Amino acid sequence: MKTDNLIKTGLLLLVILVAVSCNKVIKDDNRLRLFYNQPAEEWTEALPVGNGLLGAMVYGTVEKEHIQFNEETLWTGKPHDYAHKGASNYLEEIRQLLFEGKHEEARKLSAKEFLSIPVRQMAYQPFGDLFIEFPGHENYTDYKRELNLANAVCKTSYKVDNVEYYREVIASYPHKTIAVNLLSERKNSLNCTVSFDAEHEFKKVAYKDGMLTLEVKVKNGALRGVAGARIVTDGKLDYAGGEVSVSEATNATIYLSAATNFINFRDVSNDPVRVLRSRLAYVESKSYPDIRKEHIEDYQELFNRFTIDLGTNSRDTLATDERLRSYARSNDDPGLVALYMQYGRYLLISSSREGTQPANLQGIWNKELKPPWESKYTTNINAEMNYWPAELLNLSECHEPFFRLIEECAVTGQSIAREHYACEGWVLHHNTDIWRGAAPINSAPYGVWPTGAAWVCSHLWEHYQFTQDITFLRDRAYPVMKEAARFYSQFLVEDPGTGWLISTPSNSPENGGLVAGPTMDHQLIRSLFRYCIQSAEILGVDDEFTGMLAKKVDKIAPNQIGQYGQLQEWLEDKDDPDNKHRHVSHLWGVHPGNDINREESPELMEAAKQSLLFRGDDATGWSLGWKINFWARFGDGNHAYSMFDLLFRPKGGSEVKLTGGGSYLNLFDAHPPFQIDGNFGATAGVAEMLIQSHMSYIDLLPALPDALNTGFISGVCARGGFELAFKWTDGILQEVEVLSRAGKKCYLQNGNKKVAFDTEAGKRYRLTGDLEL
Ligand code: FUC
Repeated sequence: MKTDNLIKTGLLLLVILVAVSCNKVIKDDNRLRLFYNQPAEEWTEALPVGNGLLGAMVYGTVEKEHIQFNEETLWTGKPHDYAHKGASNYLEEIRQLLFEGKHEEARKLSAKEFLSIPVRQMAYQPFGDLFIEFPGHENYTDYKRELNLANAVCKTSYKVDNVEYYREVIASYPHKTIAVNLLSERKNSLNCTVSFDAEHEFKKVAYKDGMLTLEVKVKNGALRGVAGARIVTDGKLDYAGGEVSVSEATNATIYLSAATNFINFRDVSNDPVRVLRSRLAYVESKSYPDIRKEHIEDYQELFNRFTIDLGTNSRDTLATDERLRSYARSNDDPGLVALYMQYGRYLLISSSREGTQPANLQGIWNKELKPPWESKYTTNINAEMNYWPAELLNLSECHEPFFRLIEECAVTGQSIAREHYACEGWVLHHNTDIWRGAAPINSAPYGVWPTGAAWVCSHLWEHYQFTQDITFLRDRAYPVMKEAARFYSQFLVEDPGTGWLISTPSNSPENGGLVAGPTMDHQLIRSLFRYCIQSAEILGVDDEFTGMLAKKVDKIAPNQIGQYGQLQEWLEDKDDPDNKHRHVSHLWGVHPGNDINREESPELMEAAKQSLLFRGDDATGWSLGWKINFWARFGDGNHAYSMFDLLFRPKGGSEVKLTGGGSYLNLFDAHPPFQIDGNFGATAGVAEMLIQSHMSYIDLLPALPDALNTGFISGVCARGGFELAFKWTDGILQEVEVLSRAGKKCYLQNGNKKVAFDTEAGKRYRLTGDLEL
């Protein structure tokens, strides 16, 4: 008994020490904190935590804490092949109708005979809600809540009757758990009740073997899951009426985890109870401080690789909601841009880890049974945008779940290639879900867009470009790219008007209806063929196959400049200069692609810029994020940076709107509604202002805005296997350090200063601001 008490007291002291010391670090560095002086009222004010597998939104409400949580594999539906058998019988007719200008007939026929079965894909589901009620805590003072990006700890603190109460929430990847630690400053004064609820029609709460469980089943589909909360405390535990009460405690930790019967897109035979028990087993042998420490180490191994300082941080004493509002009034807060960038990295680490599902439209955070766009993976921009910061900002490992999604779509996409196009290889259209649907969905003018496969493949190539990992190229990237290229090599047809090879039927994502030959498709397919040709050369394989691709590349419809000096969005010169559509797909070649660039095609760059000027600035969140990247690639840092005036417009509510994006008070991107892609797109966009490596050299400060004329960045990555740190003052580059990971020759440029030098793998090279070694 005595030893027990001693251990408990020791543990408590340790917890207090950890809490206090962590508090100190946090106070010292507001640059990496989101913080608020009141609890969240809306879901988009709550703070997100996640470990790739579990996500949670922490409201920080005092009398009744609300932690809404997700397990990433709970979706509607079941293993399914979405192919519309025999669709390929109508392909020629649809093409012919488009060639004859009979777009409406082509649309009708496609809608009837060419779309997936069923026509919509499945939806990501919320799992449940954990509530912790604190009787008597209605009147509180000294309230604070925060999310510390430096250690991925979310904290709430307040006082009741002069006693301080702390709460911490962490989502630990090594422990596959969300841990909620509750602490009272006064001994034995912590009393609370813990309960579960869920939005699902089928939900069952039980208590067995020291664990409160919540069982749920999705309404439409094969998936079910169980969540469990185990509570470890120095107080008393009682179970009654579906709730566990903790009384007379000083410290309590709730360990929350969840599991479903999902194994993979073909197999739903998992035993969730067994998985859950194994996930929570460690609780027996580890203390909260140990778990917290291991969580922080794991997180910081990724997070600490990159730092950024954009100068002025004078507003960082303002609570984040106030700071956002104040940015909207006078946009001179570069520190908020730096925080937003690190938040983007935090969100990626929290929603996409090795072995988990990739980040979907809402990352991993969703509270609705019918989320907007099913909270799935939209591959005509959104899913890819989620991964723009991955390589660039030194989170290459977080890219892995997306590679697995691509590999799985390369399996499911084979029947679609066969049934819809009578082609070999694989294809993916504009969406996929957890079942890896690959067929055209929803409606012909959106869904019939066969170049999703080409776009996602560019991520495999980019991973190789950044890491120079030849094993990855040989074993994973090239086989998948090759089979996609095989599909497109058979799918392309000769345009009777021009003789060029074109993609048809298709659409320029969501703009202008079902057509033959949208520009974006040709950029995507041309790029994929080039990646394959280069890969085969590097690997010394497949001369014959890539020889065939090389012949086709030159025949693919080229980028064309139209009557207004614009880059044509379609084969025909029919762009409307007043069109303000949020998608700017024909600029894919500028970013994230490289089909058009300042070095090789300056005239096309000008035309692309003209197209973007016509499109205007304002748009949904992700479109704002994309435009930052475009303006950075055009070398116009001031225009790129000005997009933050729009992106930092404070937003509320959850209505779906197709114009006017901004940010919610928790800095989630507001499409609106919440969609995480904008966070990631804008995060990458800031990096594109400071460094670009898509041409034959690494360009330093290629689009530096006046507002960011002094700063420092480290751990930013460049193609060729380089990691860089550099500093600039009054717009002038001061010092550069290059770490060569792969021993490639390094070509650096800043303005008209250039240098090229050989490197050895693992060595660092220091250069002056004049690029002298
Ligand atoms: C595409 C976009 C919408 C939204 C949705 C998820 O349909 O056009 O703006 O991002 O995907």
